[in-house]
Order: sequence, then C-alpha cells, then structure tokens
Amino acid sequence: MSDYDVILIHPPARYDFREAPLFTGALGSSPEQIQFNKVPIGMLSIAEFLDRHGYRVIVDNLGDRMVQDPGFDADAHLQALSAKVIAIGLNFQQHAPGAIEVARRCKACHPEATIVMGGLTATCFHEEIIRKYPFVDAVIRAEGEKPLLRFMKALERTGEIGNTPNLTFRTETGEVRSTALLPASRDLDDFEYTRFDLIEPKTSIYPPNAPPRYSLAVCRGCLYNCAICGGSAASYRKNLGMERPAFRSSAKILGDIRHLKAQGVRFVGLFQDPRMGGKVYAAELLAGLAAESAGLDRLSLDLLGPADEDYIRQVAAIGPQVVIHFCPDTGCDAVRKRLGRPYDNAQLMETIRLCHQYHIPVTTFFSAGLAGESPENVHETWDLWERLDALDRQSQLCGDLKVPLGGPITGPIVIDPGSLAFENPEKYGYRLLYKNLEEYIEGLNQPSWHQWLNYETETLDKTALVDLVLTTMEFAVDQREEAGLYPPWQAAAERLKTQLDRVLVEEIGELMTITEPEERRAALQRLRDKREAFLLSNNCAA
Ligand code: B12
Ligand code: SF4
Repeated sequence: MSDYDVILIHPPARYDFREAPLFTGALGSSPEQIQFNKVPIGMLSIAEFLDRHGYRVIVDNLGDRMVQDPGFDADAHLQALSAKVIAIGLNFQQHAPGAIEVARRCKACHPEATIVMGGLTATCFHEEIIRKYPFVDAVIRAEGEKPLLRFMKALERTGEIGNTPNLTFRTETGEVRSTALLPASRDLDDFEYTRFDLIEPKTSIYPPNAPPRYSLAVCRGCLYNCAICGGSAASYRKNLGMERPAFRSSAKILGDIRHLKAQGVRFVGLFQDPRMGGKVYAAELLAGLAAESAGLDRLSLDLLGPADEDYIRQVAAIGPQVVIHFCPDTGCDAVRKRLGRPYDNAQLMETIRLCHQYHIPVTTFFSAGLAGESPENVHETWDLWERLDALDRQSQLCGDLKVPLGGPITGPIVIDPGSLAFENPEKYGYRLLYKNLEEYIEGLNQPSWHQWLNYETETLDKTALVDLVLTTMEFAVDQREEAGLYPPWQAAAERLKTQLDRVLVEEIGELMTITEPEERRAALQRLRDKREAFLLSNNCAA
C-alpha cells in the first residue's frame, strides 16, 4: 500500500539550480534566493480539505528541502515517494521549468502513480501541458480543493476520472479533453490554512534564523486589474470562473491568527485590501484584529489604493504592531495609470502622511521596467522615492514612527500568464517574448536573469530594459546610503555588484553564441567562477 493517497509537491523554480551556472543579477543575490520556496497558501487548504475527507495527504516542499540542504538528494527523495497521486504545484510562473522536470522524474520513478498538476500557471497552460508533456496525466484547473477531492473519489471508486470537474486530461485515443469548472467559491470559510502538521519540511513554514512569519489572505481574487498581474479580477474571471473575489469571514481570519500564534508565528502578513470586501467587512475585521493581534510582533496589511482618515484610524487602533504595505510601483502618474492603478502621487503621499500621523509605518515597492517607463520619466520615480525617504526620516525625528524602516524596495517585473498584458500585450504597451509554456520553460532555463525577463515594452528593447533596471538598482543603493540604511562599505559593495552585472550581461551574450552545449556550459561555469573570485577578492559576499 502507498504511504499516502496524495503527495502535493511544491517544486523548486529550476530543478538544477544547485549545479547550473546561473547569473541572478537584479533578481536576487543567489540561485537559492529565487527558488520561491514558499508554498502557495492554497496548497495547504487543499491538503486540509483532503485530510478532512479521510485521505492520507502531505504537502512536500521539495524546493525548500533543496534550498535548505545543499547536499539533499532530490532524485533519491522522489524515488522514495509513495503515493497513488502525485500532485505538482505550478502556481507561480517562475516554477515552470522545475514543475515540469519534477513531473517528468516522478512519472519515470513511479509509472503506476497518477501525476497531476495545478495552480494559476498550470490553469493558464492546461491544454498545452496535456498535449506536450505525456508524463502529466491531468491538470486540475482553478481552485483545487473540491475538484481534487472529486478526482480522488472517482479514482478510488471506478478509476474513471473523465467526469470529474475542472479537469483537463488525455483520453485513451490521445485527445485532449476539458471538463467544466465547478462554480467558484463565494467565500472561503469552508477551508483551513493553518494545518502545519500537513506540511514538510517544517523549515518551509518559516525558515530558521528568520522571524516566524506566515501569510494569510483576506480573499481569493482581486477587484483590481493591474495589467501585468495573473491574479487580477479579469484573470480570475477568465481562468478561474470567479466573478468576484471570495472573502474569508473575519471570524475565520481571527481563528487563523489564533492558530498561527499557537504554532509560534509572530509576524502575520494579511494580504489583499480588506476594503475590497466593503466598509462593514473591513470595519469588523479591523476591530477583531485589534483584539486578536496581541502577542504578534508584526501584522502587515495591504493598501491597494489611497485611504481616508477614518480607515487609517481603524487600522491604527489595532496596535503598534501594524505595518502597511502600499505599492506605488512607479512615481510617474501616467505609467501607474497605464498599469491599472487608479491613483496619483499626491493621493499616495497624503495617505502615507496620514499613516505616519497615526504612527503606522508604511513599506513601499517600486517596479522597474513597466510599460510607458523611460530613462526620462524614471526620474519621477526617483523623485517620489526621495520624498518617501524624507517623509520617513521626518516622521522618525518627530517621534511619529518608532519602527525602523528599510526604505522602498525595487525589482524588475515579469508579465504573468493569464494577465491582461499577456492576453493582449500591444494594448498594454508590451511585447511578449514567451507566449506559451514551452517558451517559458526555454526562457527560464537560460543562464542569466536578463534572459528570464519575458517581455520588452513598446519603448524599451531588452538592452534598454536591462539598463533601466540596473540604473534603478544603482539609484536604490545611492538612496539607501543617503538615508543611512547602508553603511558606505555596503553601498560600495552593492555598487560593484551592479557594475559587474552590466559587464556579465554583455559577456553572457557573447558566450551564448557558442553552439556546442557542453562547451557553452563550461564557458558559463568559468565566467561564474570568475565572478565569485572577483567578488571575494573585493570583500563582497556573492
Ligand atoms: C498573498 C500573495 C503572496 C504572499 C503569499 C504567497 C503564498 N504563500 O501563497 C507573498 C507576499 C509571500 C507572495 C509572494 C510571491 N508572489 Co504572490 N500573491 C499573493 C496574492 C496577493 C494572493 C494569493 C492568494 O491568496 N491566493 C488565494 C489562495 C487561497 O489560493 P492559491 O494559493 O492561489 O491556491 C489555489 C489555486 O491556485 C490552486 N492551486 C494552487 N496550487 C495548486 C497545486 C495543485 C496540485 C492543485 C491541484 C491546485 C493548486 O488551488 C488552490 C486552492 O484553491 C496573489 C494575487 C491574487 N490575486 O491571487 C499574488 C500572486 C499569486 N503572487 C504572484 C507572484 C508572482 C509572487 C512571487 C513570485 C513574487 C516575487 N517575484 O517574489 C512570490 C512567490 C513567493 C514564493 N512562492 O516563494 C503572482 C503569481 C502570478 C503567476 N501566475 O506566476 C500573483 C497572482 C500576483 C502578483 N503578480 O503578484 N505572494
Ligand atoms: S497586482 Fe493588482 S490586480 Fe494583482 S492582486 Fe495586486 S492589486 Fe490585484
């Protein structure tokens, strides 16, 4: 008998990230850092739902095992799995190469097991997965809990899965067939998100040597339509059949927080803006959080748009552990409007001032490389960044802010599959470089970060885009040094790394012209070794 009925695997982004010569550049400081080893919160609710209905199930965070232990033998681990169904998550697009590779290996070692895939990205590419990758038996589209339960029951009773909902599969004659979606959830109160006993390894809940942090979301879906987001209202409607977001009641969220605290969590990120659930919902939730968040060191909330004083006052009443995330993405109002965020810099600044007035720290994030962005208007982003830093400093000096802040952060973007820009790139100002899953996998299997960016914009080709991203990184370092967030030695080290990234992008371009794969790989490895040696000799940690 198999040890489990279902093993849900969270894969690494790339199965070979520990051996391949990779250049992570502006995307992260090491290949380990960009394996995205947090399990999607919905994977745990799938596990709990199956467990509740009598199935033996575990979430196996393979990506985390490989990140935490450089000597971890992933092949031997996959070989030793024992389950009737191996369900591999392909939620975040970044996992496309890893998820497909894990599926291939699972089928090779366990030909008798049924290999299933699911998650947002698998949902977008469901037909292609079944058509092109014969080692995947089925894709479960959209929300996973109920369809996977129906799938398990059908498999157990008759072995006949073809009538179960949300399914894309191959018929005996090799035809690709899809069944209809179940009606989408109207709320999330039937699910549980905090059964840590159903996940292994335990380091993947929160990593060792980091604050005990866990994420919850107030809803599944969104009311906004940011052009590049695969979790937008339009994407959920089209791909998940969800007409409006499904909310979790405040009573259930407060129960989640109690469970998290009982399991040692001290930092909770509560994602998506409670105001999307309406005034009454938000007020009830915030009042409940005021009572429940005692014992937490930090509770973060999202603001997806400007807020009035009444709302900020309610947030402040939760207590001093509250932090707000507000993500302006750009300082250019025209670029932000094009992205689909309906507010301007003045409204943003006013909201942040209000937050400070009520002693709430605000963290911000800027994207580099949005449609409409140019070397000229990027100065508007830098200007806003400087104003935000100045506001933080001023609020700290006058005692409004007691929590030390890290300043804004920045990073490149990618176009999510299923997003409005993915469906209609020209309309939103982008040129897509990968159009299907196979192209995603090929792109993400390249050695360097700049090759992983899956788009250009109508004004920025790849070279200009890479330059803009790196220039933004350089600005960020200068700004962090000026704001006292980096000591001079650290700023110098970061500057050197960015300069090196510029040179490496050029050199990698040349090495990619080597046609013999082994020779190319060896040359890339030598380049990677040179990079490490150079950074070491300059006292910069890689
Ligand atoms: C909260 C959130 C986070 C949190 C928590 C992430 C987490 N642990 O899930 C944080 C801030 C940590 C985060 C990080 C990232 N996120 Co995020 N995140 C969200 C957000 C706002 C809500 C997610 C959510 O609550 N979903 C609802 C839950 C209940 O469902 P679910 O997790 O999606 O799972 C359901 C289905 O997808 C499906 N399913 C999922 N996995 C599987 C597996 C199988 C086998 C099956 C059958 C089904 C299945 O069934 C589940 C239950 O019904 C969404 C936006 C949105 N509107 O969805 C973005 C979103 C999911 N994130 C996204 C991205 C890109 C990221 C990052 C890669 C960003 C980055 N570059 O660092 C990282 C990845 C982190 C990691 N894995 O290590 C994209 C994904 C787009 C894509 N298709 O690739 C989204 C859509 C929006 C966006 N552009 O930011 N994120
Ligand atoms: S990026 Fe925009 S559309 Fe996507 S989840 Fe966030 S607010 Fe919603």
